[in-house]
Amino acid sequence: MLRSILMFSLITLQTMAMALSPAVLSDVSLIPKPVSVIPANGTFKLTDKSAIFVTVESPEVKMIGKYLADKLNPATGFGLEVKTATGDHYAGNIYLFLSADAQLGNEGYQLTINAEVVTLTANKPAGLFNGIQTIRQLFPSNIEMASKQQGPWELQAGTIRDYPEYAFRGVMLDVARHFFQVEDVKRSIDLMAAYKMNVMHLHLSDDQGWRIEIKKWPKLTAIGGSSQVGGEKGGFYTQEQYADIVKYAAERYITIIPEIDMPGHTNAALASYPELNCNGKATKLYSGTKVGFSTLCTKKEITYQFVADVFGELATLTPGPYLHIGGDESHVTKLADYIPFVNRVQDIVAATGKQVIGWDEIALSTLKPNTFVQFWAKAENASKGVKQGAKVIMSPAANAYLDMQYDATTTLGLHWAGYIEVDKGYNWDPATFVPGIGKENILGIEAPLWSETITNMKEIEYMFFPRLPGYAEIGWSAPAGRSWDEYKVRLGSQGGRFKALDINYYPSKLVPWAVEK
Ligand code: TNX
Repeated sequence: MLRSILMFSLITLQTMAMALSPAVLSDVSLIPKPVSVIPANGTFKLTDKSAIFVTVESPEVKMIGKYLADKLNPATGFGLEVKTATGDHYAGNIYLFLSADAQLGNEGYQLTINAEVVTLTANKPAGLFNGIQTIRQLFPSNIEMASKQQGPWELQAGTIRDYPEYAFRGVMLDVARHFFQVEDVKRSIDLMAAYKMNVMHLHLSDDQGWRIEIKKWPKLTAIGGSSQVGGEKGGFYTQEQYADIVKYAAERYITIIPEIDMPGHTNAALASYPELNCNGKATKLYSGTKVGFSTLCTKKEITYQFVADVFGELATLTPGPYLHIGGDESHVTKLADYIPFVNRVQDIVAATGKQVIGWDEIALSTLKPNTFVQFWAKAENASKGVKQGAKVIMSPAANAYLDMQYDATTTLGLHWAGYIEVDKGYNWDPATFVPGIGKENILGIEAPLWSETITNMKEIEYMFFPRLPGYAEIGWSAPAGRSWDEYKVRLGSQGGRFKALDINYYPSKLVPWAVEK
């Protein structure tokens, strides 16, 4: 009896302690989990006298400082400014600087906090940007609020050293089935950046709509852009808008990958240009959700002119190294036509100077060096890719599809690959998922959100959260340090941040949601 009372009060005390501000750096819940956190004594206090100092005259580092100021100023009300440091460090300030530290790589950082100053260092600006995401999470959740909040704004002392497991940590947004405004894409980018993800793949064309202006083929958007699932009016990005998304992403160290799906999933293009069809007749616009019924005419020369023009314009607009050619579910393209088509399209993309990514079916063709295979359905295809020397992006539908429902009560989304509760989304390791495909064969992970049932930003958020932080952690943190039982507590601590950021999230019963204060 006494024993159980003691146990009970211990657990209560523990729970209470968790709900209060952590007194030690290593008790702060960070996602993704850093490589190492070494606590020290002391507390840094941000005040209205604080400033953010950059120690090199670099416009890029200054911009990162400005990004941090913009994150901290609304809730603190401090109006922190970015200044150039001369050498000495003065108490109360945050210092950002570049310095050589090979172990940290291109994206890692070291964050040192003591009672006087916060010092963030990295080899590259991307590392500083990632370190800033950690600084955000070290402050209380209401740092994310858009209006002035009550402090104090304190950080516990210690040192964090951190760098990613995989170089490619992505999310895909299907803007073809339902179209999403530039503002929605930008908010999605902000939400993934907060968890150190660095790739946004945009699924820009499908049977239901064509979403990117191509100057040489204007009817793609004039006709193909007009529809979407459900029959409402679609939409498209002008090249200026697309460039604006690319720039916004780049400022957050996120690479945009544009996908034009082919030879299947092309009804919007086939409805826009009769000459892309083997029978020379335009198809009707499509607003249903079936897959696998359309194909470009792989035997016509005009098809390859079309492909070259589209990827040519996209390559010019896209600074990132990749163009995605789709290649999935081309059920009405004969394999004997599919293989030479994919082979030729790879050459067309290579001629633009970009590298090809395609869904796992493309491994049926002869892969060129630097072609990447995105595993979503068939392990056998992914293995075929690896045997040809290709690296794989891991997006297994049963674990990583953000459009899969959480459980049978979820109203949005699909469940053809099963339900993906938050634990199932988290509990897998890319490096052991497919026998014979190890870490050395893997570029990284990507969680796709298909939008047959998703129509607005709040619905995007509901499918993203709370699974997205888990995918971010799978991509960033070493598998040896990961377990669902430990992770779910850290995820529960993010609840306050989701609220502060006005994220519409699924409050999974599997997660012990903690509310600060
Ligand atoms: C399969 S994943 C598809 C998409 C659908 C998705 C729905 C892939 C390469 N193809 O066309 O939108 O399932 O979950």
